[in-house]
Amino acid sequence: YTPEEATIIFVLGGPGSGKGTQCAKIVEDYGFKHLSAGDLLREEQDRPGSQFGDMIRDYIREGNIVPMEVTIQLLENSITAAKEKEGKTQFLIDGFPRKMDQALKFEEVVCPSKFTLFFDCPEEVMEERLLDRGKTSGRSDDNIESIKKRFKTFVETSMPVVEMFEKQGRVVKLSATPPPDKVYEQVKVEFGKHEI
Ligand code: UP5
Ligand code: MG
Repeated sequence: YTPEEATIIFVLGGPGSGKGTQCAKIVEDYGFKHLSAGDLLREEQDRPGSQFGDMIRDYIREGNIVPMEVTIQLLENSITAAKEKEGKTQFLIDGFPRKMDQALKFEEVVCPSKFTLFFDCPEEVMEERLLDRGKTSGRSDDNIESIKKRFKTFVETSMPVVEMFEKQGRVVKLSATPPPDKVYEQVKVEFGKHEI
């Protein structure tokens, strides 16, 4: 797709920074379709007959990044389906790209992004949120061992992607520490500035 055919916003931030929470709010007020790469991978993992189920399960528990072919295909299928069935042209791509190769490939073969919304949050805050959510989420990676691995992957593998986009002047960075409604106020201000 070209930027005329699809508006893509990447939503990045550490594990538990609030990407999903903010995307849900954006969807209420704007015409975006929310596509969480993590949610799509968890669905594929649980889909009967999936050839990737076991692999995805291992990668997620270890906080590693699933090979990009799988994730990009799931995202591309969802974008095409939302375009054809719901007439959507605006997409929040949540939790992706989190590795350099994915970033370059997606923008080359699917669509360039308009910008990246980056939620900046200290590890202590994210850890507390995830441990709290882990009491009820049932997510296999909301335990302290997996959380530490996710943080390591985020710093070593995902931050370089954010830094690349930042050098290109394509990052909108917000503090994700305040309560959800306060963070969302800032999101709306930034969307206004970007004429969304
Ligand atoms: N909460 C949210 N905002 C708050 C606020 N402002 N103040 C106080 N509390 C707040 O929020 C997390 C928790 O914090 C919730 O309980 C919420 O109420 C509270 P949430 O909105 O869920 O944060 P989010 O950033 O979405 O956290 P999530 O755990 O989903 O982030 P991850 O990036 O770790 O998870 P994701 O699902 O994206 O990926 C999981 C795994 O999938 C990865 O580790 C990786 O193994 C794999 N993956 C890939 O391999 N490739 C990909 O491209 C994507 C994922
Ligand atoms: Mg999420």
